[in-house]
Amino acid sequence: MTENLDLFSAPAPVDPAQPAIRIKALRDQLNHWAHQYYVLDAPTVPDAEYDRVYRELQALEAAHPDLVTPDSPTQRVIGAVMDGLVPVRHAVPMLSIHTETDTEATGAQAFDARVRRELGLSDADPAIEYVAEPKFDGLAMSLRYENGRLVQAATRGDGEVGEDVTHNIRTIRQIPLTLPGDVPPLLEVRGEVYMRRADFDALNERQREQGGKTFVNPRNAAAGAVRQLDSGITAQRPLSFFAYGLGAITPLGEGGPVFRTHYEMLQTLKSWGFPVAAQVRIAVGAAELVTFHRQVGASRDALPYDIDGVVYKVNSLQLQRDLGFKTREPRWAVAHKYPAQEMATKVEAIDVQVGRTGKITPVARLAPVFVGGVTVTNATLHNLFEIRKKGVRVGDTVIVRRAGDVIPEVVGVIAPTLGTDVSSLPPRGADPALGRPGGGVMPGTRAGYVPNFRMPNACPVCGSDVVREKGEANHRCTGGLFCAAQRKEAILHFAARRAMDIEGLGDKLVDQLVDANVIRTLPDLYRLGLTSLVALERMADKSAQNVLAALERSKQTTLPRFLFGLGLRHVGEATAKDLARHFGTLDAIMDASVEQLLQVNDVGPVVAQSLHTFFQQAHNREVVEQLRACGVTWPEGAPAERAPQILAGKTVVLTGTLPTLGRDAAKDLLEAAGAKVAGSVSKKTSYVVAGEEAGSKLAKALELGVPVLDEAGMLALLHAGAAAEGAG
Ligand code: 9MJ
Repeated sequence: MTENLDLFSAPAPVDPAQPAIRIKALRDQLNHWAHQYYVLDAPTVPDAEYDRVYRELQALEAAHPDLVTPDSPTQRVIGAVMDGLVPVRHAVPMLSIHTETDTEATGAQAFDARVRRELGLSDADPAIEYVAEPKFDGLAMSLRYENGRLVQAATRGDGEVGEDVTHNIRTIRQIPLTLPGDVPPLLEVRGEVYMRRADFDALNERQREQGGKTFVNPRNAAAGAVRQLDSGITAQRPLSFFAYGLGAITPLGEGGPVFRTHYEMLQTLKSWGFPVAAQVRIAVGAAELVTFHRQVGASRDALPYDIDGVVYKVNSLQLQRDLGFKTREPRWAVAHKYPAQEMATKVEAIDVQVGRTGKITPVARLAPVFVGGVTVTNATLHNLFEIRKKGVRVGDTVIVRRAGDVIPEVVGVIAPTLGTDVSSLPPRGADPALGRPGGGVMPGTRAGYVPNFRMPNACPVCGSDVVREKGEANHRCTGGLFCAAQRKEAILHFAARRAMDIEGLGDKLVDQLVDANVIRTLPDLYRLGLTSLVALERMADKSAQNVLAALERSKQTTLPRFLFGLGLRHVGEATAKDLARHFGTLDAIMDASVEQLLQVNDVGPVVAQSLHTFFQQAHNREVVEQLRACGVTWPEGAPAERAPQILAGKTVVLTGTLPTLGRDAAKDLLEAAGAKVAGSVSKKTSYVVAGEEAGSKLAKALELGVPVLDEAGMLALLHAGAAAEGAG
């Protein structure tokens, strides 16, 4: 490794005979810092310091143009624009690998069995050693270095002939332009060029601001960037790289290196400055491959880049040679895919849905598509602005994404409907869907014209006005509990497990009860009798009795559950708990002034005002009174009678199944001690409490170095803190 040179002090006056030496020192230093920053993800100097040294090098090179070389860090973006991309024949063909989409276990087992069979091994022979790698979702690239200098970068193409994209690949800071002295004179490194998700989001944001084209996913953005003719454009679309193999290399007989295993080769590439994924592992036998597939799959959404599977490779290079190839696929490697998280499908219609708070959400009705492991027929379009931003219209082919448990969403259009091209739009004012022909005769594709989606002016459920408040992206129905959709959602929310926990009161039943006008307000729930329930379609005596019993049980509740169940805007579980803890009784909350509400932990002006307004309305107080009259009760406490706040200011994330505590109970304990319980892990997370089958959140915690506790550790922490507080 290059030691830090003394470059921090003001540049020494350059001896006219010595600029070459200073230039070399500056380049070495910049390359060293760039490797720490871009490859190791561990910056060691402030950006300003890097920039200062970079500028010194630029100035010196400007004064001595004869000393400028293509491998200088200043020469990553070359000014010239290409006329076209030039074909390149690969010295060693670029392979594609056989893909398995089978289940976790069978995919790995089938591969292991095949390898053992081909090698003539019996069950008595030892397990085979593999290397397991993530399968990056980008573009394969071959980087050719001659005497330690990058001379050519080529795409895979058909495997035999690709395209020369050296000018663009030079802009990727993770790819070294020069290699250390001990590398073989000829070296081709193969790997994947990809775009990190954060870089992709930032790129799309910039494109939007500048009115440019946005990209549907990081892979497409990376592919577009790699094939640019102008490397200045590529440089503005930040790409990354992972190495995973070799192409041509100086043969052993001519002084080339000796690698015995694939893993050893990867470690050597790493030592030469190439990024190699941290997840790469040696796995012995099929069982360890299965574990790898599962673990990487669980952490998939937490990774900063997209992967679409994992790759298994036989580790021994001798065994790889013994196994050889079948047509163009190596017999020693296989890609084992995860279910795709993105698929293309067609938008058949765009409808709107009305939520509990009246929010109107446009929803794309889709031709059924299998994505993220389930069949999806609806995907959210979020709001009108998102639809406009993405340019989605009925009939378009769109990309639908479903990652983890997230609601499926339309991420972008890949093929607009015929006729949405501006050149074929009818004149202003025309809208065939509304029977308005507009003026003049349109050339061409009138039949293909599809009107832009419009938000309805009236709620499709109750007919009330639909409005959008200033500064808000969402449209809302103004009907409140007059709107059946909002009433249904309000009842479901009230009945939810974390609110009043009324078992058996689900979607279907609430639909029936509201549609039949049996229930108009929350207290009506507690006025339900056997007769009105049994009168509903498909409701047997026994189920009706179960519902009534669940309603009866729910009457004994807690103040936070009751408050949360009322479904006030901005009042989630945590705020409900804070309010209950602070005021002790519901009457105190209902009578509190905005100023008094502002005293509560985490309650700001918007929440305080909205709470105050809610409880000032006679009809809302009436609902509360009626619920109490129906027998809903909870223990009331003295204000601010609370556990020691030993976790005040700390953020804790719960993941997996804890051995004894339910998730809600664990959350209650943590919150009672002052902690904020969050849903996702970041650098700011204080602790992750992990149980059985913890997945991506645990992986993220380990990656970020966030302390991880099990249930016992959490209880010990709470106990120790409380004891210390009690003593102090
Ligand atoms: C990807 N796409 O991540 C290979 N790959 O190995 C990895 N692709 C590969 N290895 C030989 N990790 C041919 C292709």
